Amino acid sequence: TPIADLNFLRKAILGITEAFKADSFKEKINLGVGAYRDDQGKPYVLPSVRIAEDKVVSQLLNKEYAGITGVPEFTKAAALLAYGPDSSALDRVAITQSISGTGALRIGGAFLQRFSPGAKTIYIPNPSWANHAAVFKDSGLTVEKYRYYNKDTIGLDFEGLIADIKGAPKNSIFLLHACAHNPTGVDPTPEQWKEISEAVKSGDHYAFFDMAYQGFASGDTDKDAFPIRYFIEQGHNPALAQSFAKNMGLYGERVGAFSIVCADAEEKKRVDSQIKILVRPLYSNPPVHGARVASTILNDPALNKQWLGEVKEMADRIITMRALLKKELENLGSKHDWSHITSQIGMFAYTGLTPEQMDTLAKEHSVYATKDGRISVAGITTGNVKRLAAAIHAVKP
Ligand code: PLP
Ligand code: TYF
Repeated sequence: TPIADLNFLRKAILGITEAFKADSFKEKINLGVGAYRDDQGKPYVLPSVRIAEDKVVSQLLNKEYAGITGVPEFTKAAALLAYGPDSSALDRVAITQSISGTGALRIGGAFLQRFSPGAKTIYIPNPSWANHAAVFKDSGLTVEKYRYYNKDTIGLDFEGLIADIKGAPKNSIFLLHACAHNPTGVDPTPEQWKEISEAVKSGDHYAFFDMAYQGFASGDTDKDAFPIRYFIEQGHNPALAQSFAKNMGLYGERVGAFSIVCADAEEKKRVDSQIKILVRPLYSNPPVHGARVASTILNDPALNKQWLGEVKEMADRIITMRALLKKELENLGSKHDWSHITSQIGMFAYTGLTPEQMDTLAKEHSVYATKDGRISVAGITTGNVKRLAAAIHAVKP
Protein backbone atom coordinates (compact mmCIF):
# COMPACT_ATOMS: atom_id res chain seq x y z
CA THR A 1 0.00 0.00 0.00
CA PRO A 2 1.14 3.61 -0.39
CA ILE A 3 1.34 4.01 3.41
CA ALA A 4 3.52 0.92 3.68
CA ASP A 5 5.59 2.29 0.80
CA LEU A 6 6.09 5.56 2.64
CA ASN A 7 7.03 3.85 5.88
CA PHE A 8 9.43 1.76 3.87
CA LEU A 9 10.93 4.92 2.37
CA ARG A 10 11.34 6.52 5.80
CA LYS A 11 12.91 3.43 7.31
CA ALA A 12 14.76 2.64 4.15
CA ILE A 13 16.46 5.96 3.60
CA LEU A 14 16.22 8.08 6.71
CA GLY A 15 16.62 5.10 9.07
CA ILE A 16 19.77 4.17 7.24
CA THR A 17 21.23 7.63 7.72
CA GLU A 18 20.44 7.33 11.45
CA ALA A 19 22.05 3.91 11.75
CA PHE A 20 25.04 5.18 9.77
CA LYS A 21 25.48 8.17 12.07
CA ALA A 22 25.27 5.98 15.17
CA ASP A 23 28.01 3.63 13.91
CA SER A 24 31.40 4.57 15.39
CA PHE A 25 33.46 2.47 12.94
CA LYS A 26 35.83 4.82 11.08
CA GLU A 27 35.53 3.11 7.72
CA LYS A 28 31.72 2.92 7.64
CA ILE A 29 30.16 3.43 4.20
CA ASN A 30 26.80 5.11 3.50
CA LEU A 31 25.26 4.08 0.18
CA GLY A 32 21.68 4.86 1.27
CA VAL A 33 20.46 8.21 0.07
CA GLY A 34 20.72 9.19 -3.58
CA ALA A 35 22.95 12.20 -3.24
CA TYR A 36 26.19 12.71 -5.12
CA ARG A 37 29.47 12.55 -3.21
CA ASP A 38 32.93 13.44 -4.47
CA ASP A 39 35.81 10.97 -4.44
CA GLN A 40 36.55 12.01 -0.85
CA GLY A 41 33.00 10.97 0.05
CA LYS A 42 32.01 14.60 0.72
CA PRO A 43 28.81 16.39 -0.39
CA TYR A 44 29.61 18.31 -3.56
CA VAL A 45 28.67 21.88 -4.43
CA LEU A 46 29.22 22.35 -8.14
CA PRO A 47 31.75 25.12 -9.00
CA SER A 48 29.21 26.50 -11.50
CA VAL A 49 26.69 26.78 -8.65
CA ARG A 50 29.21 28.70 -6.50
CA ILE A 51 29.82 31.15 -9.36
CA ALA A 52 26.10 31.54 -10.08
CA GLU A 53 25.39 32.16 -6.38
CA ASP A 54 28.04 34.89 -6.29
CA LYS A 55 26.44 36.47 -9.33
CA VAL A 56 22.97 36.32 -7.80
CA VAL A 57 24.10 37.73 -4.46
CA SER A 58 26.18 40.53 -6.00
CA GLN A 59 23.12 41.82 -7.88
CA LEU A 60 21.59 42.78 -4.51
CA LEU A 61 18.13 41.76 -5.74
CA ASN A 62 15.14 42.30 -3.50
CA LYS A 63 13.27 39.46 -1.80
CA GLU A 64 9.78 40.25 -3.08
CA TYR A 65 7.43 37.35 -3.87
CA ALA A 66 7.72 35.64 -7.21
CA GLY A 67 4.50 35.16 -9.16
CA ILE A 68 2.50 31.98 -8.57
CA THR A 69 4.46 30.14 -11.28
CA GLY A 70 7.87 31.30 -10.09
CA VAL A 71 10.85 32.96 -11.76
CA PRO A 72 10.02 33.27 -15.50
CA GLU A 73 13.67 33.26 -16.69
CA PHE A 74 14.09 29.97 -14.81
CA THR A 75 11.00 28.17 -16.13
CA LYS A 76 11.69 29.28 -19.70
CA ALA A 77 15.22 27.87 -19.50
CA ALA A 78 14.04 24.68 -17.76
CA ALA A 79 11.62 24.02 -20.64
CA LEU A 80 14.43 24.57 -23.16
CA LEU A 81 16.67 22.12 -21.29
CA ALA A 82 14.03 19.40 -21.23
CA TYR A 83 12.34 19.80 -24.59
CA GLY A 84 15.34 21.05 -26.60
CA PRO A 85 15.82 24.31 -28.52
CA ASP A 86 14.16 22.98 -31.70
CA SER A 87 11.11 21.51 -30.01
CA SER A 88 7.70 22.07 -31.56
CA ALA A 89 6.39 22.09 -27.99
CA LEU A 90 8.08 25.27 -26.75
CA ASP A 91 5.31 27.69 -27.73
CA ARG A 92 2.56 25.48 -26.34
CA VAL A 93 4.03 24.25 -23.07
CA ALA A 94 2.45 25.40 -19.83
CA ILE A 95 5.12 25.45 -17.11
CA THR A 96 5.41 26.39 -13.47
CA GLN A 97 8.27 26.40 -11.02
CA SER A 98 7.80 23.74 -8.32
CA ILE A 99 9.19 22.64 -4.95
CA SER A 100 11.77 20.45 -6.67
CA GLY A 101 10.77 17.19 -8.35
CA THR A 102 8.47 16.05 -5.55
CA GLY A 103 6.47 19.26 -5.76
CA ALA A 104 6.26 18.95 -9.54
CA LEU A 105 4.86 15.42 -9.19
CA ARG A 106 2.36 16.68 -6.61
CA ILE A 107 1.10 19.52 -8.83
CA GLY A 108 0.86 17.07 -11.71
CA GLY A 109 -1.08 14.63 -9.53
CA ALA A 110 -3.51 17.36 -8.50
CA PHE A 111 -3.93 18.57 -12.09
CA LEU A 112 -4.59 15.08 -13.44
CA GLN A 113 -6.97 14.28 -10.57
CA ARG A 114 -8.99 17.30 -11.61
CA PHE A 115 -8.82 17.11 -15.40
CA SER A 116 -7.93 13.60 -16.52
CA PRO A 117 -10.81 11.78 -18.20
CA GLY A 118 -11.62 8.22 -17.15
CA ALA A 119 -10.88 6.44 -13.90
CA LYS A 120 -8.08 8.76 -12.73
CA THR A 121 -5.70 5.87 -12.25
CA ILE A 122 -1.96 6.34 -12.46
CA TYR A 123 0.30 3.38 -13.19
CA ILE A 124 3.80 3.52 -11.71
CA PRO A 125 6.59 1.03 -12.40
CA ASN A 126 7.20 -1.91 -10.07
CA PRO A 127 9.44 -1.02 -8.34
CA SER A 128 9.56 2.76 -8.34
CA TRP A 129 10.80 5.62 -6.18
CA ALA A 130 8.92 4.80 -2.96
CA ASN A 131 7.46 8.31 -2.63
CA HIS A 132 5.62 8.10 -5.98
CA ALA A 133 2.70 6.07 -4.61
CA ALA A 134 2.23 8.38 -1.62
CA VAL A 135 2.40 11.56 -3.71
CA PHE A 136 -0.19 10.36 -6.19
CA LYS A 137 -2.48 8.87 -3.57
CA ASP A 138 -2.50 12.17 -1.69
CA SER A 139 -3.34 13.86 -5.00
CA GLY A 140 -6.54 11.79 -5.09
CA LEU A 141 -5.44 9.42 -7.85
CA THR A 142 -5.76 5.66 -7.72
CA VAL A 143 -2.29 4.12 -7.88
CA GLU A 144 -1.59 0.87 -9.74
CA LYS A 145 1.68 -0.75 -10.79
CA TYR A 146 2.98 -1.91 -14.15
CA ARG A 147 5.59 -4.61 -14.58
CA TYR A 148 9.07 -3.16 -15.02
CA TYR A 149 11.88 -5.16 -13.45
CA ASN A 150 12.72 -8.80 -14.03
CA LYS A 151 14.47 -10.29 -10.99
CA ASP A 152 15.82 -13.23 -12.96
CA THR A 153 17.55 -11.21 -15.65
CA ILE A 154 18.25 -8.25 -13.33
CA GLY A 155 16.96 -6.24 -16.29
CA LEU A 156 13.82 -4.84 -17.86
CA ASP A 157 10.65 -6.94 -18.06
CA PHE A 158 9.86 -5.45 -21.43
CA GLU A 159 7.12 -7.91 -22.43
CA GLY A 160 5.39 -7.43 -19.08
CA LEU A 161 5.68 -3.67 -19.37
CA ILE A 162 4.13 -3.55 -22.84
CA ALA A 163 1.41 -6.04 -21.87
CA ASP A 164 0.46 -3.96 -18.83
CA ILE A 165 0.29 -0.73 -20.82
CA LYS A 166 -1.87 -2.41 -23.45
CA GLY A 167 -4.02 -4.12 -20.84
CA ALA A 168 -4.80 -1.00 -18.79
CA PRO A 169 -8.25 0.63 -19.11
CA LYS A 170 -8.34 3.40 -21.73
CA ASN A 171 -7.31 6.89 -20.55
CA SER A 172 -5.02 5.60 -17.82
CA ILE A 173 -2.04 7.71 -16.77
CA PHE A 174 1.44 6.18 -17.04
CA LEU A 175 4.25 7.53 -14.90
CA LEU A 176 7.49 6.97 -16.80
CA HIS A 177 11.00 7.59 -15.44
CA ALA A 178 12.61 9.57 -18.27
CA CYS A 179 16.11 8.27 -17.50
CA ALA A 180 18.20 6.68 -14.75
CA HIS A 181 15.34 4.69 -13.23
CA ASN A 182 15.24 4.80 -9.43
CA PRO A 183 15.81 2.28 -7.83
CA THR A 184 16.82 -0.24 -10.52
CA GLY A 185 19.19 1.70 -12.79
CA VAL A 186 17.50 -0.13 -15.67
CA ASP A 187 16.24 2.03 -18.56
CA PRO A 188 14.49 1.02 -21.79
CA THR A 189 16.59 1.34 -24.95
CA PRO A 190 15.61 3.95 -27.59
CA GLU A 191 14.04 1.11 -29.63
CA GLN A 192 12.03 -0.01 -26.63
CA TRP A 193 10.89 3.58 -25.99
CA LYS A 194 9.45 3.59 -29.49
CA GLU A 195 7.31 0.56 -28.66
CA ILE A 196 6.33 2.10 -25.33
CA SER A 197 5.18 5.23 -27.16
CA GLU A 198 3.08 3.09 -29.51
CA ALA A 199 1.54 1.13 -26.64
CA VAL A 200 0.67 4.29 -24.69
CA LYS A 201 -0.93 5.69 -27.82
CA SER A 202 -2.87 2.54 -28.65
CA GLY A 203 -4.44 2.57 -25.18
CA ASP A 204 -5.36 6.28 -25.38
CA HIS A 205 -3.21 6.64 -22.26
CA TYR A 206 -1.51 9.73 -20.96
CA ALA A 207 2.26 9.91 -20.36
CA PHE A 208 3.61 11.69 -17.27
CA PHE A 209 7.43 11.78 -17.27
CA ASP A 210 9.46 12.09 -14.10
CA MET A 211 12.92 13.42 -14.97
CA ALA A 212 14.84 13.70 -11.71
CA TYR A 213 18.22 12.79 -13.24
CA GLN A 214 18.61 14.60 -16.58
CA GLY A 215 22.32 14.30 -17.42
CA PHE A 216 23.04 11.66 -14.81
CA ALA A 217 22.34 8.66 -17.01
CA SER A 218 24.59 9.36 -19.99
CA GLY A 219 26.36 12.53 -18.90
CA ASP A 220 24.54 14.31 -21.75
CA THR A 221 21.35 16.24 -20.95
CA ASP A 222 20.08 16.00 -24.55
CA LYS A 223 20.53 12.24 -24.76
CA ASP A 224 18.81 11.72 -21.43
CA ALA A 225 15.78 13.72 -22.62
CA PHE A 226 15.31 11.43 -25.65
CA PRO A 227 12.12 9.68 -24.44
CA ILE A 228 10.24 12.94 -23.84
CA ARG A 229 11.36 14.50 -27.10
CA TYR A 230 10.51 11.33 -29.00
CA PHE A 231 7.04 11.11 -27.45
CA ILE A 232 6.33 14.71 -28.53
CA GLU A 233 7.53 13.96 -32.07
CA GLN A 234 5.05 11.09 -32.07
CA GLY A 235 2.17 13.38 -31.21
CA HIS A 236 1.89 12.79 -27.45
CA ASN A 237 1.26 15.84 -25.26
CA PRO A 238 2.92 14.61 -22.07
CA ALA A 239 3.30 16.11 -18.62
CA LEU A 240 6.75 16.45 -17.08
CA ALA A 241 8.22 16.77 -13.59
CA GLN A 242 11.76 18.17 -13.56
CA SER A 243 14.19 18.29 -10.64
CA PHE A 244 17.45 20.19 -10.37
CA ALA A 245 18.34 18.48 -7.08
CA LYS A 246 20.75 16.00 -8.61
CA ASN A 247 22.04 17.52 -11.83
CA MET A 248 22.81 20.88 -10.18
CA GLY A 249 23.37 19.47 -6.70
CA LEU A 250 20.70 21.90 -5.44
CA TYR A 251 18.99 19.28 -3.22
CA GLY A 252 17.97 21.51 -0.30
CA GLU A 253 17.21 24.54 -2.46
CA ARG A 254 14.15 22.71 -3.88
CA VAL A 255 14.40 23.76 -7.53
CA GLY A 256 12.09 22.09 -10.03
CA ALA A 257 9.44 22.61 -12.66
CA PHE A 258 6.15 21.05 -13.71
CA SER A 259 5.01 21.38 -17.31
CA ILE A 260 2.32 20.15 -19.64
CA VAL A 261 2.63 20.13 -23.40
CA CYS A 262 -0.67 21.49 -24.75
CA ALA A 263 -2.41 21.06 -28.09
CA ASP A 264 -1.89 24.70 -29.05
CA ALA A 265 -1.23 28.18 -27.65
CA GLU A 266 -4.89 28.65 -26.80
CA GLU A 267 -5.05 25.48 -24.69
CA LYS A 268 -1.77 26.52 -23.06
CA LYS A 269 -3.48 29.70 -21.80
CA ARG A 270 -6.25 27.70 -20.19
CA VAL A 271 -3.84 25.20 -18.64
CA ASP A 272 -1.60 28.02 -17.32
CA SER A 273 -4.64 29.49 -15.64
CA GLN A 274 -5.72 26.16 -14.10
CA ILE A 275 -2.19 25.51 -12.79
CA LYS A 276 -2.31 28.87 -11.01
CA ILE A 277 -5.68 27.99 -9.49
CA LEU A 278 -4.12 24.75 -8.18
CA VAL A 279 -0.87 26.19 -6.87
CA ARG A 280 -2.27 29.26 -5.11
CA PRO A 281 -3.96 27.33 -2.26
CA LEU A 282 -1.09 24.82 -2.06
CA TYR A 283 1.80 27.23 -1.30
CA SER A 284 1.01 30.59 -2.97
CA ASN A 285 4.33 30.90 -4.77
CA PRO A 286 7.72 29.17 -4.79
CA PRO A 287 11.06 30.25 -3.25
CA VAL A 288 13.27 32.44 -5.44
CA HIS A 289 16.91 31.91 -4.48
CA GLY A 290 17.54 28.45 -5.91
CA ALA A 291 15.59 29.28 -9.06
CA ARG A 292 17.73 32.38 -9.57
CA VAL A 293 20.87 30.27 -9.21
CA ALA A 294 19.61 27.66 -11.69
CA SER A 295 18.42 30.37 -14.04
CA THR A 296 21.85 32.04 -13.98
CA ILE A 297 23.50 28.74 -14.89
CA LEU A 298 21.04 27.92 -17.66
CA ASN A 299 20.97 31.41 -19.23
CA ASP A 300 24.68 32.33 -19.13
CA PRO A 301 26.31 30.54 -22.10
CA ALA A 302 29.77 30.20 -20.49
CA LEU A 303 28.36 29.05 -17.16
CA ASN A 304 25.96 26.69 -18.90
CA LYS A 305 28.87 25.07 -20.72
CA GLN A 306 30.82 24.74 -17.48
CA TRP A 307 27.80 23.16 -15.76
CA LEU A 308 27.28 20.60 -18.54
CA GLY A 309 30.94 19.64 -18.08
CA GLU A 310 30.40 19.21 -14.35
CA VAL A 311 27.30 17.05 -14.89
CA LYS A 312 29.36 14.86 -17.18
CA GLU A 313 32.14 14.64 -14.60
CA MET A 314 29.66 13.45 -11.97
CA ALA A 315 28.13 10.90 -14.35
CA ASP A 316 31.61 9.72 -15.39
CA ARG A 317 32.80 9.31 -11.81
CA ILE A 318 29.78 7.09 -11.14
CA ILE A 319 30.49 5.02 -14.25
CA THR A 320 34.12 4.63 -13.15
CA MET A 321 33.03 3.48 -9.69
CA ARG A 322 30.71 0.88 -11.23
CA ALA A 323 33.58 -0.56 -13.25
CA LEU A 324 35.91 -0.48 -10.26
CA LEU A 325 33.43 -2.25 -7.97
CA LYS A 326 32.86 -4.98 -10.55
CA LYS A 327 36.61 -5.40 -11.05
CA GLU A 328 37.32 -5.62 -7.32
CA LEU A 329 34.61 -8.29 -6.96
CA GLU A 330 36.19 -10.28 -9.78
CA ASN A 331 39.67 -9.82 -8.27
CA LEU A 332 38.34 -11.39 -5.08
CA GLY A 333 37.35 -14.44 -7.12
CA SER A 334 33.60 -13.87 -7.00
CA LYS A 335 31.87 -16.48 -9.16
CA HIS A 336 28.72 -14.41 -9.57
CA ASP A 337 27.91 -12.42 -12.68
CA TRP A 338 28.18 -8.75 -11.68
CA SER A 339 27.75 -7.35 -15.19
CA HIS A 340 24.53 -5.61 -14.14
CA ILE A 341 26.61 -3.24 -11.99
CA THR A 342 28.10 -1.75 -15.14
CA SER A 343 25.09 -2.19 -17.43
CA GLN A 344 22.75 -0.32 -15.09
CA ILE A 345 22.91 3.46 -15.25
CA GLY A 346 22.33 6.57 -13.19
CA MET A 347 22.91 7.03 -9.51
CA PHE A 348 21.92 3.57 -8.30
CA ALA A 349 22.89 -0.04 -8.73
CA TYR A 350 20.32 -2.70 -7.96
CA THR A 351 22.69 -5.37 -6.73
CA GLY A 352 20.31 -8.30 -6.44
CA LEU A 353 21.41 -8.78 -2.79
CA THR A 354 18.62 -10.03 -0.52
CA PRO A 355 17.25 -8.09 2.49
CA GLU A 356 19.11 -10.53 4.76
CA GLN A 357 22.38 -9.92 2.93
CA MET A 358 21.81 -6.16 3.15
CA ASP A 359 21.23 -6.57 6.88
CA THR A 360 24.50 -8.42 7.29
CA LEU A 361 26.28 -5.76 5.22
CA ALA A 362 25.12 -3.15 7.74
CA LYS A 363 25.56 -5.14 10.95
CA GLU A 364 28.84 -6.87 10.21
CA HIS A 365 30.50 -4.60 7.68
CA SER A 366 29.16 -1.12 8.45
CA VAL A 367 27.95 -0.78 4.85
CA TYR A 368 24.56 0.94 4.83
CA ALA A 369 22.04 0.88 1.96
CA THR A 370 18.36 0.10 1.43
CA LYS A 371 17.05 -3.42 2.09
CA ASP A 372 15.91 -3.83 -1.51
CA GLY A 373 19.58 -4.20 -2.48
CA ARG A 374 19.89 -0.75 -3.98
CA ILE A 375 23.24 0.97 -3.48
CA SER A 376 23.91 4.60 -4.29
CA VAL A 377 26.97 4.32 -6.53
CA ALA A 378 27.50 8.05 -5.95
CA GLY A 379 28.69 7.12 -2.44
CA ILE A 380 31.47 4.82 -3.69
CA THR A 381 35.01 6.25 -3.81
CA THR A 382 38.46 5.02 -4.80
CA GLY A 383 39.09 4.97 -1.04
CA ASN A 384 36.22 2.67 -0.03
CA VAL A 385 35.58 0.48 -3.09
CA LYS A 386 38.00 -2.30 -2.03
CA ARG A 387 36.41 -2.62 1.39
CA LEU A 388 32.94 -2.47 -0.17
CA ALA A 389 33.77 -5.27 -2.62
CA ALA A 390 35.20 -7.38 0.20
CA ALA A 391 32.04 -6.84 2.26
CA ILE A 392 29.77 -7.80 -0.66
CA HIS A 393 31.94 -10.84 -1.38
CA ALA A 394 31.69 -11.85 2.27
CA VAL A 395 27.88 -11.69 2.39
CA LYS A 396 27.49 -13.33 -1.03
CA PRO A 397 30.52 -15.59 -1.49
N1 PLP B 1 11.64 11.35 -8.73
C1 PLP B 1 12.59 10.42 -8.56
C2 PLP B 1 12.60 9.22 -9.42
C3 PLP B 1 13.56 10.59 -7.56
O1 PLP B 1 14.51 9.66 -7.40
C4 PLP B 1 13.52 11.73 -6.74
C5 PLP B 1 14.46 11.86 -5.63
O2 PLP B 1 15.52 12.24 -5.80
C6 PLP B 1 12.53 12.70 -7.01
C7 PLP B 1 11.60 12.45 -8.00
C8 PLP B 1 12.34 13.99 -6.29
O3 PLP B 1 13.41 14.57 -5.73
P1 PLP B 1 13.40 16.11 -5.33
O4 PLP B 1 12.05 16.42 -4.76
O5 PLP B 1 14.50 16.21 -4.35
O6 PLP B 1 13.67 16.88 -6.58
O1 TYF C 1 15.78 7.64 -3.61
C1 TYF C 1 16.60 8.43 -3.15
O2 TYF C 1 17.47 8.09 -2.37
C2 TYF C 1 16.56 9.87 -3.64
C3 TYF C 1 16.61 10.86 -2.51
O3 TYF C 1 11.89 11.83 0.42
C4 TYF C 1 15.35 11.08 -1.76
O4 TYF C 1 15.51 10.03 -4.46
C5 TYF C 1 14.84 10.15 -0.88
C6 TYF C 1 13.70 10.40 -0.14
C7 TYF C 1 13.03 11.59 -0.29
C8 TYF C 1 13.54 12.56 -1.17
C9 TYF C 1 14.69 12.30 -1.90
